[in-house]
Amino acid sequence: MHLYASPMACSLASHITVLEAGLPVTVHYVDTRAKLTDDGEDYWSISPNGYVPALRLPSGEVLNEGPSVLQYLADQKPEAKLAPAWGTTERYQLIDVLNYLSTEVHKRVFSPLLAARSPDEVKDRARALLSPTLDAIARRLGDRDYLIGDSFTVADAYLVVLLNWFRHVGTDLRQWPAVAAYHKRQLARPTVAAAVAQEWAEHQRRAA
Ligand SMILES: N[C@@H](CCC(=O)N[C@@H](CS)C(=O)NCC(=O)O)C(=O)O
Repeated sequence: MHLYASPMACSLASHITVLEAGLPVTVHYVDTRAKLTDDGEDYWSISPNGYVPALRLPSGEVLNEGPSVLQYLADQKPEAKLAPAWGTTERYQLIDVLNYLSTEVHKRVFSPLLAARSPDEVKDRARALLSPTLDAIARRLGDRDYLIGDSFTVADAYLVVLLNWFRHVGTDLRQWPAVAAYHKRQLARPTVAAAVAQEWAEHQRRAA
């Protein structure tokens, strides 16, 4: 399988999941502005939407939305328990959290803030959502170690990436002590640390 990612972007959650599940997946970095992969392929020929993550399956079919890519990867290795079994309430809780993170946090809060061309008033509206969003995440998390159940799932992989972004836009997570402690614990997790180290090195290489 082939995972298409951009360093430190939302696709980092899928990269973490690949390492967690120990799957034979090749990670390709994409220049999402030029729409080119690191081996010079036209990214439009892979992703219908031009964004990451994309996962090319052994059949050649492509998944192009974070929540579906994450669940597909998790389902390749059920024993790693990265997603609850289909049919359980926990699975629907996972879908609930993934949709929340994808639509409300990623797209509604961060996309306008991180897009260079957003008008100031759009950025201001998004910035006003940072604290209420962290209040909601803190309520979801409570004092638990993981978002769903009692072990690491793809929802945690996604949340750790978004928490990186809160820091990037200048929000000090220490105002939400349980969330800050959760973030610190997740960053110390070996697969998370390894994926972050690889992507950060790639990010720095591109910036040089
Ligand atoms: N709906 C998609 C959105 C993915 C997305 O916004 N990816 C960003 C990186 S975090 C991207 O590739 N942006 C570049 C672009 O849209 O051209 C998902 O939830 O996976």
